[in-house]
Amino acid sequence: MSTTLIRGVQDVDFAIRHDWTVDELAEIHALPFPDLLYRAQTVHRQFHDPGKVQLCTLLSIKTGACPEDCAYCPQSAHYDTPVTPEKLIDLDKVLTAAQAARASGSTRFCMGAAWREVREGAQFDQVLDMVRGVREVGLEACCTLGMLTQEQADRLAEAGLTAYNHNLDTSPEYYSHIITTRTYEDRLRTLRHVRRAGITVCCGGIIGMGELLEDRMALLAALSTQEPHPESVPINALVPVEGTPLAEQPPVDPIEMVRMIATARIALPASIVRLSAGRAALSEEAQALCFLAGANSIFAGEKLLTTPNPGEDHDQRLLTKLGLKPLDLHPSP
Ligand code: SAM
Ligand code: DTB
Ligand code: SF4
Repeated sequence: MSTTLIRGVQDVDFAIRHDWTVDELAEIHALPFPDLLYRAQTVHRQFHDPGKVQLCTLLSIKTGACPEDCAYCPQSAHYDTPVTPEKLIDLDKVLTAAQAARASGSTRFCMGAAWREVREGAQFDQVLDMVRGVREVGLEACCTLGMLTQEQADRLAEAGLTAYNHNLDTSPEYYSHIITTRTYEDRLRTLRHVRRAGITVCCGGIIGMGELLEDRMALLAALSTQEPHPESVPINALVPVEGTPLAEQPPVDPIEMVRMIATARIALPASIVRLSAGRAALSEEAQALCFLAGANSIFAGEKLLTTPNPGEDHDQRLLTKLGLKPLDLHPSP
């Protein structure tokens, strides 16, 4: 039996490009769903094992009372939210959590602190110990601590940090509607410091904050014109939290999440695309579509930093049903 390929693999450009435009990305995003998924799948299979998903575990090492005013964030001191502030936690708590994460199949351990920026001193020294400790457990170590100087990025690299998470969140145009206490350029500067230190870059954003489709595509353009691309790209759907200015935002349409992930996959072929916050609100079917669209990592465990996430049992069942396997531990890049 012969089949005719109407829109087929010949349309797909496998090269890694750094010149994506907003219009081009919007055209991809608007493709008929089967074409979009086919194209994303084709790229995905060229660069990744489609049967593997990296599990990462998050831990909030310093919670709440953050001086920044990010409109989505329950940890900002500007808003009255259900989060109870907590000072920097002890090293042994981190190591216990890292061991448990490894035992349950995670290969990356991400530590988040609700800081505007890192300050030199005992607390930063303690974070450096945490990084060394997590590496000794045999996991990739990631941190998200706010802005970094070049010297701080270099010290994190020396401690063995694998990746630094610092999101651009949205388009340069929409940014000031969401955050007024720092600029896009501040974000880009820290990302340059991370890159120069030789730490891999984890950088993505959030959808569902009232932005236009154009803003989502401009975020993807800002990510995919970086050279090299961020190795890790978390795509978050807003988790609306009571007390924040975005508490009343309508939920993200799951199909829009799938389209965003597929477009990210096509623009950033070699990057790990992480189906991040907002997963607790997605059905199993919607999550399955996200994997088909090229997502190849999730956060494991019942909590992200402060908000709920599907627990381990739920994820095990879903991955088993889909025949997906957790990515094995591998030496970090
Ligand atoms: N303070 C550091 C920073 O902003 O870089 C690190 C912690 S911050 C919580 C890490 C990321 O979580 C943010 O950049 C944002 O993209 C994401 N995030 C925070 N609150 C969220 C929410 N309610 N829904 C979805 N994503 C959220
Ligand atoms: C990212 O982009 N998503 C993760 C990770 N980076 C640190 C965090 C999502 C946090 C969601 C809100 C919360 O749980 O506080
Ligand atoms: Fe602070 Fe980060 Fe939350 Fe912004 S996203 S308020 S910087 S913890």
